Amino acid sequence: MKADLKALMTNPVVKNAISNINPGLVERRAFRPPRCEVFKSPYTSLRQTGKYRFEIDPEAKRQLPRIIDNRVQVIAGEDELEDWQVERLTRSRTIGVVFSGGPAPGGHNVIAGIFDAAKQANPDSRLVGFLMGPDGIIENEHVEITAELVDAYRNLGGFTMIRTGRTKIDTQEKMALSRQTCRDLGLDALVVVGGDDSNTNAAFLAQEMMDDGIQVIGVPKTIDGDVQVRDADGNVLCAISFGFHSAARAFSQDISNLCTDCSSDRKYWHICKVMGRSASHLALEVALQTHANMTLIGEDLADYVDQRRIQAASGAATTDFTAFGITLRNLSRVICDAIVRRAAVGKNCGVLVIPEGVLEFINEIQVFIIKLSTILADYNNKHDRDFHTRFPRLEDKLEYLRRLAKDIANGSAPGVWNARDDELFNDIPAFFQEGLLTERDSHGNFQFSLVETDKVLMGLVKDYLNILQEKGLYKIGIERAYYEKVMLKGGLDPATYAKVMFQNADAEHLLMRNSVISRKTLRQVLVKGGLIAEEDAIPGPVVKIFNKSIPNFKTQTHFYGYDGRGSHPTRFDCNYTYNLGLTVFSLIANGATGQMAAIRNLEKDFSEWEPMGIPIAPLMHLEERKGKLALVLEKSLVDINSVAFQVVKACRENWLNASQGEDNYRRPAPIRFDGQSEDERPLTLELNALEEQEED
Ligand code: FBP
Repeated sequence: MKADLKALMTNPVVKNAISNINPGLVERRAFRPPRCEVFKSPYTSLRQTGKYRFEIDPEAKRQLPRIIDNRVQVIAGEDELEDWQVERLTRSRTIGVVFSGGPAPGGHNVIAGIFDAAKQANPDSRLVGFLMGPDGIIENEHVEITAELVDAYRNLGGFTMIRTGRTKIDTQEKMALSRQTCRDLGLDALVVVGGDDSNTNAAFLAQEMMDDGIQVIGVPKTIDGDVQVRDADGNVLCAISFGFHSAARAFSQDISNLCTDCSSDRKYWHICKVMGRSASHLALEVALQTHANMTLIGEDLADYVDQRRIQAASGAATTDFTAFGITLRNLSRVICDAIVRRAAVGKNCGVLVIPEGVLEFINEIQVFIIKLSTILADYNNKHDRDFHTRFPRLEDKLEYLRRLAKDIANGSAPGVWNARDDELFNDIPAFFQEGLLTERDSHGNFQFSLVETDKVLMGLVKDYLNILQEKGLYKIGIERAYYEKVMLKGGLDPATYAKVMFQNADAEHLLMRNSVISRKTLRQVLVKGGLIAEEDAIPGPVVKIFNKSIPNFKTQTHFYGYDGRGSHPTRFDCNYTYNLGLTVFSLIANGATGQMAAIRNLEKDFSEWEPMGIPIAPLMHLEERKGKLALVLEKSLVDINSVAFQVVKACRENWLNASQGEDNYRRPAPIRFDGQSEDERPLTLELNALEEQEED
């Protein structure tokens, strides 16, 4: 029966099915995160503390003199204040807010927190949102943030409400336009929700807009988790940026599903590239959440020492400097070793997690990235058309580099590209050359998400596995019980054949002798062992076992990044971001500028969370960006001495599980904001807090 479509569309079941609103969304929007203790008081004040020390970069002092002396400001709850203080806190304000950089779950709650606090202090206060990131400030594109708008996005993921962008306010002209917008809108304060580069922007805006009486406050956002702040004595002030937990949990849930798939059909190695431009914090958290078989941590690889080379050199009474720091080739060998070991116990499958930014920790690649970025930046500075427009085809780009190497060699041009660089660069696959020639983003960061890191690595892995297979070193271990059943069924004595065919006839997983790499070599072994004559056919059961031992290395590649960035926030991120919003308002209402809102003690019970403002300028240092040194907020990398990393390292063998039995996978629960099954906070955060407890 063909249904009457018009009538059908009014049916409540159909209406429900095609509605954008579902019960989960309604629940999320209705959830109200709890407020930190200090925000339960009618008022707040700031307690400046000299308890925390920073080592200040002279360049930061030179470029940001007006905010360099800022101190940490701890927020206190106040029941009563002097009249003038109450008047200051509750006066009507106009506050602008902008999202900057990649989305991170929880951003909408920062806005909700600022909005609720501002309206509570004075219902006439206004919040405006700049559209599409910093471009919205430069071009004065904004929306009025109303109660309806805030309510529509409470506890929801993404930056959909006002969207985001990566523009950097890095020229006098952009700065002047931004100031003009803020003045035109009569802003009292501007809030920049962003990562290291955006907080760098916030510091410069704070410095510039001081004369306009406009305060600027930053908020630590990025799924990468690399905005973390410690003072010079190692005290943790900001343990993690918001969005990290949600993205890590989203990735972990998907990767854990792959672990289940892998242990179900034992067919594939799942290669999972996980976002995080430089630091491997996300990969580390995923390792803890899922216990995937192998997780690379960039910061650990940078520390790699090739013991075989060290030993060979010491035997020859020399020093081998190439033994320090990992090369791509070394890394592919390390991965192959794990694959071969699992295959030997019948597991020609597994889950490998590769951090997106791993190449940054591989010396030879890092050198290419820096040199090529400098060459591209130089070219773009000198010419009318940018490098990629001038040389659209890869061959033309390579030709340019070749000529450059020659000109540099004969002294007719200055530069960093030598004949050896050119030779090595020409040796790598075209897609990788393209990747390394990618332009940096507006902040001068290399765009690792555009490089097919997994393809580069797995190409080398596959090549080396083929070599190992030809040498008879990569093969699948055959379960003894299965072997015996097949042989007995075919009327052959398992023990007699085992001694001849296998290198480990007594083991639970039987491995063909290294010399057996084909039917021809199998026959030779059987003949030599006196089990068949030259002219005999190889017995059927033996062929069956041999075929089972031949590995077919099959991979499925996955990229986890944009999906996790768009995930709904976890309860941790819902609560964290809402309270960051309240913190922002408190900092503004108490007159702060050039500060980043933060919450200390995130690893502790919610009742111990301590909202504060951290001075941004003292956190800045000089870094290479597009071939030049620039003052930026320092990124925090994975500390290989941290408890979290040491625990993962200690569990590596266990999680690789190149032994009998089930793998040791962990299945994290789905992301929720409610209920007992929701994780309290990131595992890396909890583990690293143990270190501080021990130090106390
Ligand atoms: P932010 O530091 O701006 O939060 O962005 C982080 C990130 O998601 C990285 O993990 C990733 O490398 C990059 O953004 C991708 O950038 P794009 O959105 O430009 O593709």
